[in-house]
Amino acid sequence: MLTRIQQKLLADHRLQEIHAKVESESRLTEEDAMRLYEVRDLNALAFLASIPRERKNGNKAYYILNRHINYSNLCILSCQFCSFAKKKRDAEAYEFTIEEMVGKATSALGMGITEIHMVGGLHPSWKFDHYEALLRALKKIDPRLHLKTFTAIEILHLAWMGKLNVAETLEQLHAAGLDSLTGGGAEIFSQRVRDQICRGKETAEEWLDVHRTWHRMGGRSTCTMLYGHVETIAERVDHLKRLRALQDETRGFTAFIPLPFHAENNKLSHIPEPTGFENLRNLAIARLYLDNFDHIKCYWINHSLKLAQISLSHGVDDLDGTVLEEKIYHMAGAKTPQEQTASELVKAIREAGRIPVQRDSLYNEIARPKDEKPAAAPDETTLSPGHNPATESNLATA
Ligand code: V47
Repeated sequence: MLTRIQQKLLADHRLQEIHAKVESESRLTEEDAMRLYEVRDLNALAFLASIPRERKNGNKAYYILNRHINYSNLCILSCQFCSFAKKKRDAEAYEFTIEEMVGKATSALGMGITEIHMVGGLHPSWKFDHYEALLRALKKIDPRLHLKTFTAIEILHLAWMGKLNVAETLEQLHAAGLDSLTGGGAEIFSQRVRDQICRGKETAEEWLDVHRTWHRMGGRSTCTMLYGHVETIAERVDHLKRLRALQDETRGFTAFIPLPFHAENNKLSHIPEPTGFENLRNLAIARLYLDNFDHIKCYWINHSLKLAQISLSHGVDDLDGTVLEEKIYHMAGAKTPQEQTASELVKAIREAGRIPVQRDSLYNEIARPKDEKPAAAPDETTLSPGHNPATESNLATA
């Protein structure tokens, strides 16, 4: 039974049809997704997205204790949206030695991290065995440390450097310590957009094939969409459609992470960045359309912790983690801090009326704060946006 407020949110009959599909767990079509992108009422989207969000994850919201390492920004590509990539001659170019990275990982391990998330540019000269040595050195610190490393684009670059095919590359990196692939480098799959924002980069099919190969080997990975630049809404929907199709095939993705465009210091700086409205709308629609994904992540580094907190009632169930050091978004103008403590993440989640759960890289529960009640089935209160007393009383302090 819908409350009066919920009936009002769904006044448009096309939203009622989508609501009926969501309730009966019928798959949304691309036309449904396009329709959702026309909705201006964020509360209606929040209400709809909370249904699969809570069906899949109850009232839990996940975070992880992790450390990001961007090993080098030297890159043979020159993607128009990227502020991170540099050439050797550039003053901001850097590369960390293996010893430096081991030092960063070791000190983070002392803070309780369970995952290293490591990506970088397509380095012009590092050989394949340098990456193997790097993985081995990180794994040696503690074999339990999960190494979530490299985008599909880096994997293709390493395959080329090592004169190996994709499967051989993944096998050898896995033997050296790679545990999961990261979701970066997907950008927007449409070739029209790729030609404008990352000319020369591998195609959608090549990106998807790396993940397909990895999933068939039993590996897990995440996936992303960089939006809010020159793409159309239809091209966003097409991107989601291709991710959903691969997930049908392999079930290898753990989570989807939308990445809002950041405009400083790159060749697309004239394009206005997506707004908070756009970011929440995009997260909610991803939750509704990607019915075969267990988790939708709002990466607080590029959305801010304040928006990430609100996103917990717009389909999101994961905020990423402590991070500790980040360069890709900060070189593109991000004003967020470099890190969050676990207690800041827990506080943000609790204030939003959700139950904080520390997870590992594969979403197994590691811990929840001692005084936390077990995750209960969500009640009517948490299903109705605007009716969550915990959110209402505490948001101002986030
Ligand atoms: O690959 C680069 C994107 C990605 C910009 O897998 C930009 O769990 C917006 O993939 N504006 C790196 N986006 C970040 C990434 C990621 C982050 C958090 C979690 C996970 C995960 C993955 O960021 C790049 C590229 O697609 N990117 N520059 C920019 N100016």
